[in-house]
Amino acid sequence: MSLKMSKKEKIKNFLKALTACGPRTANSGSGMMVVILVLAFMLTVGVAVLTVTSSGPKVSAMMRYQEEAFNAAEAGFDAARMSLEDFFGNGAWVNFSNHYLTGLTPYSLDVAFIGGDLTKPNPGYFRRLTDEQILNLIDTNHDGMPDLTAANGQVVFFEEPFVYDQSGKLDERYRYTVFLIDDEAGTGAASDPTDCLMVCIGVVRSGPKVTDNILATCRLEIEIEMPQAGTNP
Ligand SMILES: [Ca+2]
Ligand SMILES: [Ca+2]
Repeated sequence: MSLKMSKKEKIKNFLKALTACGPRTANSGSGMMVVILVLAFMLTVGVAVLTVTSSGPKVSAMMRYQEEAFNAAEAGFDAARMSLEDFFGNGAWVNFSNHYLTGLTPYSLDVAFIGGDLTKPNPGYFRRLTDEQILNLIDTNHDGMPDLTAANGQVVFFEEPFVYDQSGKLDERYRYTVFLIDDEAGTGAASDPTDCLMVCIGVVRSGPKVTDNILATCRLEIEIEMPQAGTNP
């Protein structure tokens, strides 16, 4: 007996399978069910692939904005580090005290817990505020200039553009803001003015104005120490 099916047998089997479709058996029913399930699955995958393909450009644009916001925050950090080196170098700053950003929210934005009570988180603590909220607190009238009073301290940079386009003009869609936070504020410990937290916020907007729609933001927090006198090369 040959294992190979003859052409005749193949046709016979095919016809048998066709006729089997007539009187329904339990088997042919479950086969149909599987086919429907497979079709449904393929349809779902198809729809999912379609969704992924159509949202792909949107996702990659968001990722690009996020990367640009990170670059802006990083540029802010580099610029602030250089400025601070100058301030200490020329004696304008002797330490970080009086150069912090403070106040702005009812319990001050540098205080994590109200009265140092761990059961009372301060909703106005800078780490509980979005980047946009912090920028709005510094510039309440949105003219691109900080409205800080002496009680609120100061910022190192505010909404500073730094990217030049091909014609040598500043591209004001990309900006950074940098300020210092007293890292001992609200902890009950004595303030150590030789170190602090540098907060850099990078922003990407749809247009050049600070009121234009924000597409992405990025925040970097870096603990910094005062440069040691005489260690500059
Ligand atoms: Ca302002
Ligand atoms: Ca400190």
